[in-house]
Amino acid sequence: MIDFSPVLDTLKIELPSWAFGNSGTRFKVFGTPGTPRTIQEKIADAATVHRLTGLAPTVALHIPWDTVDDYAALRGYAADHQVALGTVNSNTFQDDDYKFGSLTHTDKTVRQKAIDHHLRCIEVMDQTGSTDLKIWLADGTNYPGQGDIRGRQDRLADSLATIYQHIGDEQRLVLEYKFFEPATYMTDVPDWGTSYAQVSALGERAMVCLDTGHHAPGTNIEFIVAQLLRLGKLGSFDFNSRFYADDDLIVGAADPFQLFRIVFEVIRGGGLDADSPVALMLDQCHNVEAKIPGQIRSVLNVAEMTARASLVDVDALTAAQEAGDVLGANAIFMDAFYTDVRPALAAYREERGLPADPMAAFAASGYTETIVAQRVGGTQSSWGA
Ligand code: LRH
Ligand code: MN
Ligand code: MN
Repeated sequence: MIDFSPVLDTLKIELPSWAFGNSGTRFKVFGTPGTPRTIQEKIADAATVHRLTGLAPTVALHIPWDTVDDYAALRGYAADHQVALGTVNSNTFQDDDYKFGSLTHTDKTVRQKAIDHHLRCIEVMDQTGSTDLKIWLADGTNYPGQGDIRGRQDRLADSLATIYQHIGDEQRLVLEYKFFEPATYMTDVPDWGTSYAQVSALGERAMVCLDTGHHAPGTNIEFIVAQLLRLGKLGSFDFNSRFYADDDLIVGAADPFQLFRIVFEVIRGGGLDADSPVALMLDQCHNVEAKIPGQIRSVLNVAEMTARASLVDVDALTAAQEAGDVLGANAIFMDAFYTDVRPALAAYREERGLPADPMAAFAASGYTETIVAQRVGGTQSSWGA
């Protein structure tokens, strides 16, 4: 049996708190019995995923969705559940003041409000012990001429510089890009190049966040991964998958081979080394499928593709590449992809006292029945609240 411990022992996948709340489309958000009503209940669900997989030790927060009075207490609550609080995601996309932009807005008062929100997020990070502030902006325009593209970049640079000044020595700012939505003509941080240009101007502790769902169809994402790792600027991933737009589906569900290719480049570029700055996070929503199993499945998909990508015989691949052996090189790459690693991963888990089949273990655990019975009354969390 292949020993996957060198690559899996250090693998960590952060879970997003919002994956446990209800979500949907602009047409309908479906409620599900047992859905968390509070961030504490979301953390308890995330801790369940970690307990069964051993791979998901941190939970990302989204502010203000996960606002509490006492973040130090929340940190303690998470620790009691054997998980830690991770990335703090800012949110300047659900406030009327930001209709025409947040960090890029022409009105200094609105820009300052958005900056202040980020400074508040940094204070939260100080209390939660989080390292990363993740910024994704909905800023953009819908019509040619609506905004001054260049002026907006300049204001964005100024706003980010102000925020960055407050980032602590042990903290980082990661800037996430997305090619469209909600803006439909021009987005202010649409691509890795813009994110790279903006974070490079800030300094060492500013990096790019790559959300796998945020590219035009057909984009070679593994190329971007390779390039950012080469440049030392790949800070984090938001993993999910997509068929059409920003579908936020289970990572690896739409295109397992793409996930394999991405993880191969991550490994190739040292992104899974013990001292790597690359943080792996899920950014998903479970609209119609069960949420906790949806997260378990996601974590397992990342682990599976990581295991498969680690099987690529790099020496043989390099030799084939250098010999111009096109089909030989491709065959070496595909051999790893087509290897079924599931039995070896089940054994790996059992050796560590984890269930061989975390999906089955969750179904048999009675956890769903317990939360359905307990979580009555109150308002269920939903994406955006
Ligand atoms: C934007 C995004 C970003 C947000 C999250 C809820 O599409 O990927 O990461 O914070 O969704
Ligand atoms: Mn994202
Ligand atoms: Mn997204």
